[in-house]
Order: sequence, then structure tokens, then C-alpha cells
Amino acid sequence: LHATCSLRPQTSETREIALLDGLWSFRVCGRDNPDEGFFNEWYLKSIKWMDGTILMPVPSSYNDITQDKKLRDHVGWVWYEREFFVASSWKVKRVVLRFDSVQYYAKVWLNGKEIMDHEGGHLPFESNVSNALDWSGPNRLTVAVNNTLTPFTLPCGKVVYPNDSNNYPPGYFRQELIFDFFNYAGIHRSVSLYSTSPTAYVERVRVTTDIEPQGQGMVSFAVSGVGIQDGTSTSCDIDIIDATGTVAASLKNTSSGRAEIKEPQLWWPIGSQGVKSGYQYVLKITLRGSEARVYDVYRQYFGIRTVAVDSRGLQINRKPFYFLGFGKHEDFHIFGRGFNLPVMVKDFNLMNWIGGNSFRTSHYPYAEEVLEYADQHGIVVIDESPAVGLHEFPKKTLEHHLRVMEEVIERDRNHPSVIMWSVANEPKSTDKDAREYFGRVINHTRALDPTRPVTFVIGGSNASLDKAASLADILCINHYFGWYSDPGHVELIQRQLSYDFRQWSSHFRKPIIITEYGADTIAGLHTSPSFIFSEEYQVEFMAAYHRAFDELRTHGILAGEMIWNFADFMTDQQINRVWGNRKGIFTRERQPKVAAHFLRGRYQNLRRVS
Ligand code: BDP
Repeated sequence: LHATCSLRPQTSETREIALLDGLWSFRVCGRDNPDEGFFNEWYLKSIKWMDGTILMPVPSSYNDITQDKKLRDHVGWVWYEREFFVASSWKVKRVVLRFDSVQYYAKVWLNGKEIMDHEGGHLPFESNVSNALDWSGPNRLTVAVNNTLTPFTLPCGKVVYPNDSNNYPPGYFRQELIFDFFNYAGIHRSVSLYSTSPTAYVERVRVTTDIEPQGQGMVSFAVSGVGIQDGTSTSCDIDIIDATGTVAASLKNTSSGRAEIKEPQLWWPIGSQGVKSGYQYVLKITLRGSEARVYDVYRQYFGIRTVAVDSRGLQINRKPFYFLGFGKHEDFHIFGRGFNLPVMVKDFNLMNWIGGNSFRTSHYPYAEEVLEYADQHGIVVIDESPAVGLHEFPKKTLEHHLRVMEEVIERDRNHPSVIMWSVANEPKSTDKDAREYFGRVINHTRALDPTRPVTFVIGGSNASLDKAASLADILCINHYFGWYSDPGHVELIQRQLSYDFRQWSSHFRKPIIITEYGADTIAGLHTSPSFIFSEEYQVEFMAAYHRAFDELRTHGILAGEMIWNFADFMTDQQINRVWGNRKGIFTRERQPKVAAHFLRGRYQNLRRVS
């Protein structure tokens, strides 16, 4: 029943969508009876009228919705349920139920029948429910969600049972995270039903592009699905349409092939001089039957561009690209990691206001809407898998990791904004088992998508001890000189960073992106002279890094810089976290700290010249 999916639902001449977002019934299983929902078969009857059932918004994390600390810190099962009706015009259709993301493990029943399960947040899963629907309705949809993290989940965590009965009651346990952000949970992105023809429909589309030496754009495509037979009764026609609506190429009766676009408008990153950024074409797929019957129409956006890595860094369309970017989180007050369009657009506006050109989806794949926005605006994305906290490398985790890479790549491969895969953040890459593990993950990723560079993000390692860095196309390194080491001593930063990066560079002969550097800063705290946690310290700290960056850039060692973090975000309760991680240059509410104005000066300047 393990479900996955790839094609993003859309409306078209042949497709409809019904959103199931809204208020769902919601129940928690307490620590004293964690499997209550299964024992009492909550999927067979409605939980709606039971005592203690509350209403929960979807999409949203459930953690911060109520005043109940137990719900905020809950570890284990919660249950969601809602009813819906389906239009009878869909009786003749194939109807698919899709979850865009549920954190972490989900089991789904429709009208009491188990229809699918999925492990891992941040990625969609779906199932054909045509035969499970009740056309006279209502249909009852039940979802059990478990947020428990273990060494075999991505991200990694562990459940700890202290056996010290003097200090902890019997049966006491605690979830320990091996990463630095709150384990928000629940139905995080939209839930939808969509319809297609049952006879012939598109299931997968792959588009890759290249640019010929004379400048023509080459578009390779492969469409697969049900009922697609080239040259017979169900044929696949392709039109490539530019942004003005003009057809740039047409191919009949073929589900895969290569089309040439003369004088193409390329997809350029934002800030590129004299060209429009984020230009996209549409690959329109039409599945036709006999007598001009149209079974399916699907439109896949794509950009014509190339990505390559040379000794100095990343090249987009054979021009050097320098990252002026951000590490981010999907995080906001109240709805946690729930998808929210206004916050998403505000974030892009702020990134543009600063003059940035890129971000990393730290530390998990972001919502598909985010990538679509980045595509349209020429924002460059390092797409990261949810593998964070990898300190051990068991086979079971590896197998899951390989599957996750398949799901990430299948979902995101057609986005022009995605220029590199990051398979993990800060794994213990000095471990003796790291090489074999990352050999498998990185080779698998390359085999799934040979068109993009692959990396993982290095932290807490050094050039001579690292076992896996040589497998990456570009070194992505996080550093916290002047924060986790020598706090308060900005005067050491330039020397330490410059020494360390020269080591990596001479060891591996690969370009380096600094994917994290940052200092926790309480907005409004001012000290002179500077002191850690003050706005002054954050600015002096960044200025010291920037001096090192400028030096390393002139030596061709640095290929980009990304501040940690775009905005303050929630974490677990720890003594070094004042209601979350405060390394944002914006507050969690998205107001600028002095650091944001400071970074704006640098990024705007560099974006102009790069
Ligand atoms: C880095 C992690 C990041 C943390 C950051 C920090 O990659 O997730 O938030 O440290 O401590 O090591 O601020």
C-alpha cells in the first residue's frame, strides 16, 4: 500500500481538482493508550462526535493550534477525519486522492477501507480511489499520523527511555531530535481529489534541455502513463508553447523525443544582465483517441537552460553563477510547517528586496508551489532531501534514503530553478561507514538524474578526515567560527575560514559554497561594543565572514554564500535556544534585523556585477 506519486495535479480540458483542505476532526492518542485508535477501530466509525475530538485546520501543523502543551510536544499517533461528497459527473472518471505532505508517517482509510500508507514528510503520495468512493456519499476519509522519529527515519531522531526511577516515572520516554528545528507534524500541505479519464492519462513527464553550440534549444521529453500508444488509437501529441502563446514546436504521435527550438529564450537566474529571468515554455501533452476524441491534456512548464560545474563553480547556460543565498525553513507562527501562500510570497519578496538569487531547501523538500514560484522568478534552488541528523548509517536507513531520493527527483526534476540535489545536511561524514553509504546515495541520485550536480552539506568535519566529500560535485560547507567556537571573537573569523577553505580546496580541487554561517541574535538587543546575541554582533560577525569570502572569491575558491538563516525559526527547548533559533536576518514575523539591511547592501551590489 506504500504510495508515491509524481505529477502535480492541475486543471485542464480533461482534468478537475476538488480541494479537501479545511477543518478536519482531530484526536490525539495519549501516552497511556497510544494505539487506542487501532484497538477501537477509529477508521470504521466516525470520531467526529467522540468526547475530546476537536477541529483542526488542514493544511497546518497541529502543534501550535491549541493551548495544550501536551499536544505541542506530542509524540505518537494523532487521527484526522473528514467527510466529503463527490460530484456525480466524476462517476465516469478516474479519481485520485492526493496528499501533498504529511509529517511523518501516514495511514489512510476511505470509508473504512485502508487505501494507502506513506513514510516521510515533505513529499506527496496518492492513490486511485475510484472504486472506494460512495457516490451517494458522504465519504469518510480517515488519516492516522505518527510523528515518531528513529535512527531509521529521515530526519533522524530517537526515543529515549530513562530507566532512572528516582527521577522519572515508570514508562517515561522522550523524543530526542538529532537536528535543530521543531518536529512540526500533521497534514502540512493540501489534500485533494483530482479526476482524469480512466482510459488514457499522463502519469509521468520528464523534460530535459540542452543548448547547441549555435544557440538552438534542444528539448528532450518522455511522457508515460496509461493508454499511451504511439501511432495507434491513443496517440500523444506534443506542442511546445512560448510565453506569448506561440507554438514553437509541434510533434505528432510520439510520447518521447527531441524538439529543436530556434533562437530560444533561455531560463536565466534573477540578476542576469540584459535578459529576462525565469522564462518558461509549456510542454502541452494531448492524448487523442480515434474520432478526434481527447483523453487527456496536461501542461508541463519547463525552462531551457544548462547546468554544469567547473573548477570555479556552477555555470548556468555556460555563464558563471555565484550564489547570493539563504538557508531557510518552512516555519511560521501558529501553523508551524503548514503551507501558507501569503508567507511564501512574502519570503520571496524579502529575498528579492535583499538582492538574493538563491536558497537551499534546508532541510527537506519544500512545497511544490515554492519551486513553481522560484521557476517563474529565476531564483536558483539547491533541493535538499530530508536526510538531516544522519550520525549512523544502517542499511535500513540507506534503503529508505534511496527511496526518498527517487520521490524527490520524480517530483522536482522538471523545475528549471532546481540546479543541484543535496542528499543530506551535516551527516557524520568522518565516520568510516559514510563513504559507502554516500557512494550508494549519490550514485543512485546521479543515475536518476544525470543532468544536475549532486552534493551533500558538510558540517563539523575537516578536509583531511572527511570520508565522503570527494563524492560531491561541489563542496557545500557550513561554518560557525565566532559562534560555536570562539564566541565573541570576530577577529578570528577571517583567518579561520580562509585557512579551512584553502585546506578543502587543495585537498579536493572542487569549488566551495558556504551553505551556512550565522549568529543567534535577539531582535532589538543592542550592545556597544558588540556582545554575542546583539544586533551589533550579528553584523560584525557577517562583515568578518564577508571579508573572508571576498578574499576566497578572488582566488577562485568560493562559488557562493548562503546566510543561516533567512528568518528565526522554532526548535526544541534547549538552553541555547531562546524560543527557537534566532540566527534569522529577519525575525520569525519577517521584520528585518539590522543584519538584513547590512546583507542587502552586499547582495544588491554583488547581484549587479555577477
Ligand atoms: C547547523 C545546522 C542547522 C542549525 C545550525 C544552528 O545545519 O540546521 O540550525 O547549525 O545551530 O549545524 O544554528
